[in-house]
Amino acid sequence: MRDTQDLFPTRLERKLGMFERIDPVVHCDEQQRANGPLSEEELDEFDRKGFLSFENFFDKEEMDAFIQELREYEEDEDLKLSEGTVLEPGKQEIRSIFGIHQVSDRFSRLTRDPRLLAMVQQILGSDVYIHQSRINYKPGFKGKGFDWHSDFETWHSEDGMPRMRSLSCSIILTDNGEFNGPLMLIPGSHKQFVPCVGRTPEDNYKESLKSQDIGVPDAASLKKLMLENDIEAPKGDSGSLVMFECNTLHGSNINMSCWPRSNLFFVYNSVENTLHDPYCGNKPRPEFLATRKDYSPLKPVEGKRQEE
Ligand code: 6CS
Ligand code: FE
Repeated sequence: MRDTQDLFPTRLERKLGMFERIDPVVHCDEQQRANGPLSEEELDEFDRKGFLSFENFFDKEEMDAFIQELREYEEDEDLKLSEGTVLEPGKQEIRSIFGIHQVSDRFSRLTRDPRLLAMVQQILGSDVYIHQSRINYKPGFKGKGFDWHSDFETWHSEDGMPRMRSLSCSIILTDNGEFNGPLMLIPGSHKQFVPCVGRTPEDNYKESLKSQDIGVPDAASLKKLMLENDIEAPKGDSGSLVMFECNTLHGSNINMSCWPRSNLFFVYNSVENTLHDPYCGNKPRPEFLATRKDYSPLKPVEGKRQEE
């Protein structure tokens, strides 16, 4: 019987102080460390900061097909009605499409790109599967922001993810610049777990994916971590990659520019870290938000280059 003890209590009525994470950040053994695609320096940086960024990881030409598919989604009125699509609050613009790897073969194959998979398996030290995928559109002028949060705090509380052995690959689809609401991260924040206050309402995702209220850390904790570590906003052209640890605090501002800031997110979880019942006590969230039906390890797509 698996241990289902809740090591990361959160979403309670009373405020609990932040505490040091229990889990390693880089999970691989010495052999995986030495033989994987990420260098010692890159592994150390990921361990220290809780994220790595790679400009032009994919060629712009490779991205063109994904951008084209993105444009087709934006024109698809039926898509706006599907359960995995979240609209901007009070608007008709798409905010996010969840489960993109479940509906698109092109995006499904991209989750198994050997270059991505090898890095993720090295950091997580095991085979992996997709816990969640999404495209965040953040359209020009209308794209609202995302409040500060730890993804793990949500995935632990609302999806029953037991330990911190998961990471997100954010692939930049439209150039992320200074002014169109790039992803902001607090380096080093992944080393602390910040419990959040407030019970989780049933079906919380119907609100939280539009505007997160429950699961946002308190200002004093955020201020402490910002003063200690500052904030970084890795920018880059289409095809750039930001890989960030499941517990690294992140958020982003509204998009006041005319340029969309559309990013693709693949959330990889270790096959050793599959979901329990939600620790908040609610019923499990839908499959498009949290994979439960199939934890099969991802295998690399054949015929793609392994090394850069
Ligand atoms: O609830 C979730 O799973 C989503 N919420 C946020 C703000 N980030 C992670 C994920 O997309
Ligand atoms: Fe997030």
